[in-house]
Amino acid sequence: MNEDLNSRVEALKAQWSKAPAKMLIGGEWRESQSGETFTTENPADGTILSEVAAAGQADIDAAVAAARKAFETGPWPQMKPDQRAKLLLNLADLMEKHGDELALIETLDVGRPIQFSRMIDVGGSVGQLRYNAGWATKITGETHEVSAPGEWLSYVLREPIGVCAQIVPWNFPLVMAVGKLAPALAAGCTIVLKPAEQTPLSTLRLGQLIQEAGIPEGVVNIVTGLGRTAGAALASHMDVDKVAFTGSTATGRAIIDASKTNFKRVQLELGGKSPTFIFADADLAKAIPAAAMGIFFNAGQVCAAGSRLFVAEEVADQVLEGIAGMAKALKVGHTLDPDTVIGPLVSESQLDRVTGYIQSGQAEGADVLVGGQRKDGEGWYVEPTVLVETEASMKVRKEEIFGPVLCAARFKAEEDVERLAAYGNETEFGLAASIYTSDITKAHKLARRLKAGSVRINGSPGVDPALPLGGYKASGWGRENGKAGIEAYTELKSVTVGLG
Ligand code: TXE
Repeated sequence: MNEDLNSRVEALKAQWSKAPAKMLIGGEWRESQSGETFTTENPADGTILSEVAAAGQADIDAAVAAARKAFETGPWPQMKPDQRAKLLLNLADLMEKHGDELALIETLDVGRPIQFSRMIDVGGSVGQLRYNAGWATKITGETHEVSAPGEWLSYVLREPIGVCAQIVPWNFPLVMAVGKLAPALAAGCTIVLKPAEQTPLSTLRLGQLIQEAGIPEGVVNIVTGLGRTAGAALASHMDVDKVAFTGSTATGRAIIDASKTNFKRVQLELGGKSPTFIFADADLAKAIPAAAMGIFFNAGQVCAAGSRLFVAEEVADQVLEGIAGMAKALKVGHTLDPDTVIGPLVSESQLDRVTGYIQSGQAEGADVLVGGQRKDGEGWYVEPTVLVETEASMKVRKEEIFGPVLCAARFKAEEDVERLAAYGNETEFGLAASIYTSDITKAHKLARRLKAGSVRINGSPGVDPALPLGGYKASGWGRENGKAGIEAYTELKSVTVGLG
């Protein structure tokens, strides 16, 4: 580690070790009312980074009350849209200015290799803010002719939903927090945001920048705490109008149940088990590294990871050898090493979960082509792994592993698009899919038949704030990003005026 990086790491650790990190409620930084805390650790070595306030029901009530006040009497929904846009742009500039610090926090708390965190976590967040700032001035209603006798003026207003709870997971905490905040703020909503207990630190720093950007107090409240307490209290709260959640399917189900208290709106981005198809006519020089990075990037902790591979029999050996070669060559290492490509899993429990799945795959008859083991030494590392000879009935083919584990199977030349789509659609999920072929007609036909929220043909541009993101089936409800993402933070109101 170079000297400058080392001193920046030490400065952050010294700051975090002073006192429990506080929550942002109604413009003030507060400890939890019970005084309870929890700790967050560095997944690269298991050391504790900071103590953090653990919100209970009283803190959640206070945060929701602050958001309600800012919505009903504060300036936010009434503020002119260009002013809201300006404040979002201020925040984007501040995130850029403090980009190195934010990236380093994310690397330490999440385990993202340092070479990616500035571009993905900070760059992605800034992109979300600038894209959604543009929407603030472009949210429009409609006018309609009605069929009732007489003369009428009828129009449809698009209004902000109100107080929104946003519950974020640990794999991309900063960019997912901002990706949820930005459209909600552009639409005029106020927010109570809860980062995951494993990774709260970048969101707390974001809270300081939100204040510095001039976003009024109470508009964004940040509560830290455990899912089963703080998260559950938000999802069931009677004064929250909408809950937006990214995380596991099981917790998504719990949130649906909890939301029934007051029929709050629910938006869910849940797990995936996304297929990659590589045809014999694909450009393998592109397809092999793309399929490898599609599952190994971020140690597989990506909702849209390409975790199932269907490869044409004619090229299967070459493709699998190529991916296995990359699995061995990609540098798995400390997150602060600039050459590291694959970092650790976020926690020891994720490590146990992933290694448990690898063992279950072997027990059910899959072979390990490469990897398969926990990496010796400190931190929560698992080797990039390829399981071959997998079958649709195996747990590893059906369930989200959320680790660097590719489940591969071969298909035969005579299997048509319908058959391949059936392979793609065989799980309960429907988040994403990738297709590699030089036959563009076949690619489009397959894309139409796949039940997946995003289909990538011959490459992926990554997550773009303009492109709707979300899934079919158990991968969730609704879409984030794009026009749909803004509209998801609005309610429609029909107004009719009798003119005769
Ligand atoms: O997720 P949870 P976990 C999947 C992935 C992973 C598995 C388990 O397969 O291995 O989920 O991860 C909050 N009410 N994904 O257990 O529980 C929690 O505090 C309200 C996929 O960590 O879904 C955190 O903020 N909130 C995924 C957030 O939910 C609750 C990303 C996510 O935690 C709650 C993460 C409750 N009852 C995991 N319980 C993706 N789609 O990218 C927990 N939370």
